[in-house]
Amino acid sequence: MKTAFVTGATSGFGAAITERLLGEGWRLVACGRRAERLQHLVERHGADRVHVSAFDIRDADAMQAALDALPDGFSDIDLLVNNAGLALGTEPAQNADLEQWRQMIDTNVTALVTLTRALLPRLIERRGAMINLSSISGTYPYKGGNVYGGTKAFVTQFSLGLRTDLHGTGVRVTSIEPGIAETEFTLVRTGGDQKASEQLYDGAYPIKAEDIAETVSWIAHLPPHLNVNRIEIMPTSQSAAGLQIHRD
Ligand code: NDP
Ligand code: 8X3
Repeated sequence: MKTAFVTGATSGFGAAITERLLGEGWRLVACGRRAERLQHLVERHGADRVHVSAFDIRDADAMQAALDALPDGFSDIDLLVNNAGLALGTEPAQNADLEQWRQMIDTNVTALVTLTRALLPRLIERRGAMINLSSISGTYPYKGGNVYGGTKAFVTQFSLGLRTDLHGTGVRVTSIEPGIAETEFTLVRTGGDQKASEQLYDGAYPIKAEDIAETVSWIAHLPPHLNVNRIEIMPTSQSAAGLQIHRD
C-alpha cells in the first residue's frame, strides 16, 4: 500500500484529494490545524489507513516533531501533495496589510519549501512523486493578487527547478495551476465574508474540489516514465482578460 502526505487536508482541495486517495487504496498522512476535521477521517477509514498530523505548517519545530512522530507504515512517503495555502485580502499593494503578506509568504512559500526539503530524502528513496498546488494567479496578474500571485509564481518555478535538480532520481514533480474554485478559499481571503464568497462563485460554475482531486489522482497513477510538469486548469466560464491602459 502506498502512502500519501497531504497538507491542508481539512478543507477544499486537500479534503477531496484525501478522500479520493483513500478510496483508491492509499494510506494517508492528513495534515492541517483543525485536528477535529482530520479525526473524522480516522473514524471513517480507520487508524491503519489515516494518520492525523495536526500542526501549523508555519511552525518549523512543530512540523519536524510531526515528521518524527510518523508511525511505522506512514513514514515511507510515496506522494507529497503540497496543498496547504491561502490568499489574504484583495486590496491593491499600496493599501495592503503587511502582516497578511507575511502570512501568505510564510505559508505558501516558506512552509512549502521546509516540508519539501524535509521529505525529499524519503521521496528519493521511494522514487516517489510530488504535486504542488500553484495557481493561475502566478501566471496572470489581477488587481489585488500581488503577493498571493507572487507566492504561486514561486511554487510553479520551484516545481520546475525541483524537476531539474531531481533529474535521474525517478522522483516526479508537478505544478497544478487551477483557476477559480469553490472551496473555503474566499471565506479565508475575506476574513469570513460568506456573502462575498457566494457572490464570487454564483453562476460561475467554478472548479470543484473533486475536479482537482481527480486531476491529482490522474497524475499520481500515471506510469512511472511519465511526468506532468505543469497543468493549468480553469472553469470554462473563466478566461484571461488582457492588459489595461490608463489615460489622462
Ligand atoms: P481552503 O481554504 O478550502 O483550504 C486550505 C487548506 O490549507 C486548509 O486545509 C487549511 O487547513 C490549510 N492551511 C492554511 N494555512 C495553514 C497553516 N498555517 N497550517 C496548516 N495548514 C494550513 O482552500 P483551497 O482548498 O481552495 O486551497 C488549497 C490550495 O489550492 C491553496 O494552496 C490555494 O492557494 C490553492 N488554490 C486555490 C484555488 C481556489 O480558487 N480555491 C485556485 C488555485 C489554487 P487548516 O485551516 O485546518 O489549518
Ligand atoms: C486562486 C485562483 O484566480 O482566485 O488561486 O487567484 S484566483
